[in-house]
Amino acid sequence: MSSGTGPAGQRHAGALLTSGEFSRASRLSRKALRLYDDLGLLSPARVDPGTGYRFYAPAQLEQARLVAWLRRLGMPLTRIRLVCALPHDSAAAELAAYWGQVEAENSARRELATFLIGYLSGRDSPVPDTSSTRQTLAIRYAVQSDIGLCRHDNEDAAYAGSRLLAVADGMGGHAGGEVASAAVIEALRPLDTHIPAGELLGALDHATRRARSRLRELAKSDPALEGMGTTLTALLWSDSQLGLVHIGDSRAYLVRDGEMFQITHDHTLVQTLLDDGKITPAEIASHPQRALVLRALVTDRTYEADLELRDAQLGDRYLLCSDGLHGAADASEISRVLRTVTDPHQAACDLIALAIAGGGPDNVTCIVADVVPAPPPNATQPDATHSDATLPLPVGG
Ligand SMILES: [Mn+2]
Repeated sequence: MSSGTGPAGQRHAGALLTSGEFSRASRLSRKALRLYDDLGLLSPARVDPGTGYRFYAPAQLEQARLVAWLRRLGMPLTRIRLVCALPHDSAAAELAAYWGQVEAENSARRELATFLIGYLSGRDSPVPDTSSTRQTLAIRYAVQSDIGLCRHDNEDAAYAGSRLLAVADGMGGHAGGEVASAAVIEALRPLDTHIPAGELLGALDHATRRARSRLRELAKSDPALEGMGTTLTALLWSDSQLGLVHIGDSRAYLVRDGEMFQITHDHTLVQTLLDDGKITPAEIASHPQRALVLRALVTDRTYEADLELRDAQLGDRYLLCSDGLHGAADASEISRVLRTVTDPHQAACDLIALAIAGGGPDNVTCIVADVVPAPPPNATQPDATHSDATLPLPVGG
């Protein structure tokens, strides 16, 4: 005789399911179900007081399915509890807000990952630059270096790229100065990639420490290099933000609104004496220890570099130079060239000429960089409505 029970798996609506049955139907593990119960996400309809067995109502499958979906999205449990308690339309709005947050976080992480891949590999990142905020500012730059009239070698080194400008002035006998400045510039070079603005100072700090370690490795492998060192003054761009790292007596200047400002502080004995009021500016040129640098990147000590975050503005002009320029030319002459010579390359050449005219006592290196509007992204196709303006002009007859 057949009884009232139907085929296996079919039950009367409202009949409770064991936790095993509910687990299979909801595709949530029994362990997960226990966790959700503990967290108040999905409590069993009944717990047998004697055995502790859990039973669920078939109507709870809908919520169990929603919990499983939200878990697959990676939503934190506390937030799932919130969404599950809401009516569907409010739950949808909450979910949209959550996903917006995830996308924003992912975008920031993607930017950081892109920078790190480029930086650690030493190449411009293979990951396409997908930063949502298009760059609005760029730099147009020129670099010039000259041995001067009194030296046999040029111990200055420099790098100029679309995001990184750096000047290093090496010191130390037996070619040590050249080795030191070149090694430090080489350690900075991987920074010439897209860097999230929030990472500018961290990136400069890391690269500067890596540069110092590199000097120590080189000195360890060749004792003749022990005691070598170098200054470093570098600017690193991320759109309208720039990071400045500075150690030694090379300098950075800014020309803004027709006025020139020195934006680095010399790490020299004479600057310290000047700051303390012990000498006057006029006494610097004749001071016997005017060339004494108090802080630099060296092999045997750790001196900290200055780090600073600055805002860049359209129309700003920056100069990075070794002391071969500011030691041989007056600030007023440097300012005049920067304010009156429009082309960065010509300005850099004119500054070198100033140093030579001042006796050329030292190697001299100048980087002149103008903050200009960013060119339109080259991936962009010409807009059809403006195609006349973007067509190449006919050449010849
Ligand atoms: Mn020098």
